[in-house]
Amino acid sequence: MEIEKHIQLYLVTDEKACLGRDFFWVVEEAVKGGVTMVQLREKELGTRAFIEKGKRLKDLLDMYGVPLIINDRVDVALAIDAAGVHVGQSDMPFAILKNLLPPEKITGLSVESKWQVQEAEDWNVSYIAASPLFSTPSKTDTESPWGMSGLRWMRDNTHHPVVVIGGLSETNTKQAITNGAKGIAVISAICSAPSPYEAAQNLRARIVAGVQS
Ligand code: TZP
Ligand code: MG
Repeated sequence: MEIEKHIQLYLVTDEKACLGRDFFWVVEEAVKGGVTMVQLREKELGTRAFIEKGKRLKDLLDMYGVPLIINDRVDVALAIDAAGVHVGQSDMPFAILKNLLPPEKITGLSVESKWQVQEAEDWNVSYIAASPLFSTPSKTDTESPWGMSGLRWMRDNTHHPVVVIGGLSETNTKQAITNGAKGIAVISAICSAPSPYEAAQNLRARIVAGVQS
């Protein structure tokens, strides 16, 4: 399935995690290294600045054929014709989001509990994100982590493709894939790496190793 290719190595952006380096340089290096989808996640930008940054990022990603997902903001996604939207449990309700978006758009939903996974079974969501897989300094207002056993429960209890987020690195990526994740989403493992290009390459190799084992 197309979506399973897109979510394999999913870069979630956080400009603060880029350690003062140019944001677009970091993303482009990561894409050259093998990132398969990018989520623009902006918690503080005003609407106009969000749209301008999103447009510039989309122009860059279009050159590589990599889809751009917008975090939280369906209006921004529509304004720049992004590939889709990712929402969490306290964002726009999924059914309303679906009604506002053309049917071909990608929709992602973060799930933090077993009940939320079960509720999403009836929804036409493109992927669900197990959030967080491990606790992480990159996001602290989270429910308790799923851990590998939670991920295995998810693998056995959802028909949606699962991407894992939170604390993913080279050391645990292969295990996440062999325990049921179709992809990994990362902030710091790429944005804060000395070489975002090499970091993406190494993560990609761990994903391939997991798929093949
Ligand atoms: N949602 C759940 S954990 C997280 C988000 C946005 C942060 C992931 O960051 P990192 O640095 O890859 O642990
Ligand atoms: Mg959100």
